[in-house]
Amino acid sequence: MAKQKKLSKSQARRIEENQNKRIAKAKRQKASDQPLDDSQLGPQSFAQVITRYGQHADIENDSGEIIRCDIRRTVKSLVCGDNVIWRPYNNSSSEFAGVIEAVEPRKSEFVRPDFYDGLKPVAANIDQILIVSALLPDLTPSIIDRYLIAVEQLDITPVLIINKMDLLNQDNQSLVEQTIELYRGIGYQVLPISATEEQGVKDVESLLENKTSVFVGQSGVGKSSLVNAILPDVNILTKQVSDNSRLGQHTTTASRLYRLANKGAVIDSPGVREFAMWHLEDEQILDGFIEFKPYVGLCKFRDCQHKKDPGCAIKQAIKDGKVSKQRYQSFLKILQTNSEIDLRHNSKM
Ligand SMILES: Nc1nc2c(ncn2[C@@H]2O[C@H](COP(=O)(O)OP(=O)(O)O)[C@@H](O)[C@H]2O)c(=O)[nH]1
Ligand SMILES: [Mg+2]
Ligand SMILES: [Zn+2]
Repeated sequence: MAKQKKLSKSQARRIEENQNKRIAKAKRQKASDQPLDDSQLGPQSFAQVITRYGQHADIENDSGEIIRCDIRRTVKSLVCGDNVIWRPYNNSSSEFAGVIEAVEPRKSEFVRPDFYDGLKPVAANIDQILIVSALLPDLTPSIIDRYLIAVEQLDITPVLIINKMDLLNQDNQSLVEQTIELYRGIGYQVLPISATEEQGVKDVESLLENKTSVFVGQSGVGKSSLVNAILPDVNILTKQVSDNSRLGQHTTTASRLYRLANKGAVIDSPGVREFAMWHLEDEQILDGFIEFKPYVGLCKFRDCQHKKDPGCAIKQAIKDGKVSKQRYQSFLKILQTNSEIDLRHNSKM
């Protein structure tokens, strides 16, 4: 797992306060008291988490049955894709049929930084990450770069999906074409598609074969619509509409795993308004710009910051047209935003 930047004192304090509040709330809630007596539980078996709702989760066993479970308080972190050990209740009077007792170590995880909760896992045990962006809301390469940085920290190759190509017009055409060319030039696979017009959906489907993949990206880019296009029977609510039932409200905020006929599985994740990078060190952000790599070691000074330093090989590569200036500016912008966040937090101490 990638090493993570140390939280600033005020970040750590805020996150801890929030966790303490939640623990206190959970203790107050009588309803979450679970029958933990051994005689009330059946034998242990394995399953995978399909989705998690607060203190509960839907898990799937080897026969493909979905079982709604409580989660033992000793389980520290549980997310869609986790492999778990659970036990059924012998006599269940509630809607919950068993309890999750333990989580197997994760082979991989995609996390997002959350202002109140610190790093939150989005999905576990994934083989592939598809970064979805779209022509509406506007196609924003700077947001794509943030997701790329996050994925490049892992041992996983990202794929870029550009959705809503049906909305291509004279105003956005050159931006869209340049963006596709930019990322293909770096070596990324880029799939321009339309989920609702079903263009390119088959290509996405073939990418998902025999793997567990996750769709990540801003809210509204069409991640759920794409799952619906691949699995028309699923019918996920798009546009964040939720019914008034207790569980229904969570369906748009939690990741959920769907199985495909091609032995693949895809996880639909909730959108994030802003994908922050404060958990990453400057060097980790640099690692996210994979096309800079051949030049990093060639800078005149070993501690080159690649900003105003003389003899910077990355800046030379831009002059030589080998590296895109736009990506370099995006790199600088993210570093700057991060240093502003650090300053703000440190000045509060
Ligand atoms: N024009 C167009 N609209 C789309 C397309 N895909 C999704 N949408 C619309 O974009 C909105 C957000 O889609 P949704 O799947 O909820 O996005 P999510 O937040 O990423 O899951 C919905 O109104 C969809 O109908 C597409 O390919 N073309
Ligand atoms: Mg969605
Ligand atoms: Zn340099």
